[in-house]
Amino acid sequence: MEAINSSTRILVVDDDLGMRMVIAGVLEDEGNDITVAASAEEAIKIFRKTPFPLVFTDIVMGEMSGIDLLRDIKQQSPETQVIIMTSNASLDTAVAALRSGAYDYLIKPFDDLDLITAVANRALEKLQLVAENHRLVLELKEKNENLERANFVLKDLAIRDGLTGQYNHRHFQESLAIEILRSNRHERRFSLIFLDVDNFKAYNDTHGHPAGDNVLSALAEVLYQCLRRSDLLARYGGEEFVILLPETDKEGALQIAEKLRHAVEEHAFYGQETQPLGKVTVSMGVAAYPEHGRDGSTLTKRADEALYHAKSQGRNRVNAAG
Ligand code: GH3
Ligand code: MG
Ligand code: MG
Repeated sequence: MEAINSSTRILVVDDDLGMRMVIAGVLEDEGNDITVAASAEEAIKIFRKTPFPLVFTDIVMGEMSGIDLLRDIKQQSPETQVIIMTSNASLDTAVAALRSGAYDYLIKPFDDLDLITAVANRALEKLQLVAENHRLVLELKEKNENLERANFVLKDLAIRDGLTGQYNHRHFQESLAIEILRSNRHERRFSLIFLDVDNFKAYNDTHGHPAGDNVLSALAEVLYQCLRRSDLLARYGGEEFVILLPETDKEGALQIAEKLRHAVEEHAFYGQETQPLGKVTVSMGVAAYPEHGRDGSTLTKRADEALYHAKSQGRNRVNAAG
């Protein structure tokens, strides 16, 4: 058996001075830091100031018994290990003490003083295991939290476009499918806006691809700021974006599209004066559910056609599906 850790604080409680001295002496010889109390009441006072990891207590003492003391201690400090000392006559009480959470019991008078050290050693080993267990549980909890955070970030990354930070094409398609199901079931409306940057090839040709990328990021931010949190903005691909507007009919969508068009026109994009229209502009096509289609591919096609018409009508404009 391993020796008791040096200087473990142990509280020894017995109304019999001789017994206190014997137990305190044996445990002190092992290098522990012993405090003694002559009654359960005194022990409670001492324990409340600073809890002890290990307590030896007699059962039969003045007014308050060792069992009452045990309950009080376990309530204050569940991890404290309590060893009950009893005479042969009250073995039943010892069993009751174990049921109340005592770690072990010693029967008085002691045949062998080594029994005291042995039981103390076992109790301390248990204390160490409990502490180690605690540490492992905390470590596991922290690891789980880190994992949860990492999963959240990964999940979010998987549905985002790397350049603009807005949703990607795949997430848009999934959201559109869900929106169709939802709107079908509840007879709701929703609209789609397809948006394409005007003459973007010219911008890239003049300022270079990296500057073009900056325009796309800035544009996404301008669009995002104009929308409600319930709207879904996604980069459809290249210099095209799509916006899903729940609970919005064609007229509502046209108003929002016009607001977006205006906001982009007003924004001072770097180098925009070289663009054919003197600024960075966008064209948009609007299609509404169920007016222009009841499935994703029809709606997408109608919005794209409307966008194409906006382009052919001169760009920097909004057009609804016919
Ligand atoms: P239109 O008004 O008809 O839309 O003219 P456009 O020049 O915008 O259309 P076109 O389809 O001819 O060219 C699109 C350009 O967008 C060409 C391509 O290099 C550019 N582009 C697409 N994706 C990106 C991107 O991620 N970054 C940059 N910088 N340019 C992109
Ligand atoms: Mg395009
Ligand atoms: Mg374009």
